[in-house]
Amino acid sequence: MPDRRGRLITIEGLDGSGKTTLADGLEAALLDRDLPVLRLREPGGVVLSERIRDLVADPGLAPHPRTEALLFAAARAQLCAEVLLPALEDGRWVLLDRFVDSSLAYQGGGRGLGLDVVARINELATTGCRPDRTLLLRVSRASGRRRLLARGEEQDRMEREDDAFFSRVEQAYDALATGEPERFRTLDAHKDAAQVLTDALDALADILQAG
Ligand code: Z5A
Repeated sequence: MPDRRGRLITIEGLDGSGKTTLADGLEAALLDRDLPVLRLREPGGVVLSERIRDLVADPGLAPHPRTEALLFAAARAQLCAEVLLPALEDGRWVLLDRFVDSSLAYQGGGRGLGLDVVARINELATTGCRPDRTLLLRVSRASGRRRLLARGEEQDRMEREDDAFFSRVEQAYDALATGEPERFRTLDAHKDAAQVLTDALDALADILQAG
């Protein structure tokens, strides 16, 4: 992994778990501490990757699981090359809504491609970049879905998957968190948003202190 001075904090979880809401709160809290924050999301963050975001969300397309994994990895490769890696080298604190763990959970677990093959294509995409801390928002599928339905937006292609798919995604996330306890912190995302933010800041206390 190349030398870098910044920090990479990623937020993971099922759709509707509150990642965007937490990222809003964390961004404000880090700015309050005068940290040079850069907020990004996946898939997306740069023009080419936002185009891929539209492709993977399109209910009119049916990409093969390998194609899907490669599309997410391609979006990530462009984000890393164009913005993420330069920002880390520049000393920024990057707050990233989804990263490689999403591909491991959704394509590796949910689609059944397996974690190893998805990890390998993502080594190429990220040149081995790893988060300093990953906050995993744990919410039941039913709660996450209720929150999204309450927003009244049409479901995209991934959100239309069945409960069995999302239960494989959850299991993969749990296995990843258990396998890397130093990097992962699992947060109970059923709590109210203010409490989730407080818990997240506690979960970042050591790296915030180290600066
Ligand atoms: N995907 C993949 O398969 N592989 C990959 O490598 C990557 C992604 C990177 C797009 O992700 C899809 O791509 C996603 C995984 C797949 N598909 N699925 N299914 P996304 O992150 O862009 O979209 P999303 O996962 O569907 O999340 P979202 O819609 O952005 O939801 P969220 O950010 O987790 O939640 P939110 O917007 O903060 O909150 C949702 C609602 O709940 C909102 O009304 C909030 O006000 C409310 N909320 C938030 N927190 C709370 C709490 N604590 N209590 C009560 N209500 C709350």
